[in-house]
Amino acid sequence: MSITQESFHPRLNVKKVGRDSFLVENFLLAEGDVDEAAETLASVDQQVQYLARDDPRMQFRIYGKSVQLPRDKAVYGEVVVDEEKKERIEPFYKYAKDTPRVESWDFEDSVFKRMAEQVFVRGGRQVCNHLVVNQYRSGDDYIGDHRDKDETFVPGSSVMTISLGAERTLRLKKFKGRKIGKTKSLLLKPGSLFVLGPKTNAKWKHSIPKSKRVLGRRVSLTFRSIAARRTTSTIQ
Ligand SMILES: O=C(O)CCC(=O)C(=O)O
Repeated sequence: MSITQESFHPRLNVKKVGRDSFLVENFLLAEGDVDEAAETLASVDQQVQYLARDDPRMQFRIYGKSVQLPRDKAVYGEVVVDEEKKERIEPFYKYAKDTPRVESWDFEDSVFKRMAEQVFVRGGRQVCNHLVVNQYRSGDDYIGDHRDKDETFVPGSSVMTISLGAERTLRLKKFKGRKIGKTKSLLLKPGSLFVLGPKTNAKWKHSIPKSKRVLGRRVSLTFRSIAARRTTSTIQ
């Protein structure tokens, strides 16, 4: 199931970043009057509903202290509703004690579902069922060094992130125990796709660090293929 350089559509300019990681700068089209990245961002802005930063499910812990999430976040994906049993079944990306629920991306003109389809068609033929939208309002917003917790991923699947809005740097750091080894920096331009393969995720941490040089807001769409499911009641 792992993605290779050849998995991508031939018109795409695919750069190898690591053993199984790639950067595709022209994933969304920018030709003549078409600016697919800007159009996609406008649709995301219309359709997305971010969770409040002070929502308890958005808190994370640093050295035992509860801290507010330093960005906006929303979670979408393939949700199946069983009206008779009053149950909803969603892909379960287990990364926190209180993982927020997945909102269905199955609605009219859904940009989330459309982009998931494009990841399959133009990208690595990987069916993704889960999306995290992250909004970095300015260079002060960030995501710290982390590895994706892959216990509930489809084995061997990659994580695919489309970037929209302002350019930001993605930093990859190889850790030897607590010591930082090699580092790599990639400029994530609007319309690009970053593919993080399972081998790279196992050996390297990634982050979007704070930056004083960033002009404006960035929104990222991170698609994953999740094998686990969580069943909850439709009665809230
Ligand atoms: O915004 C990005 O490009 C990175 C997002 C990310 O690392 C994550 O959601 O785990």
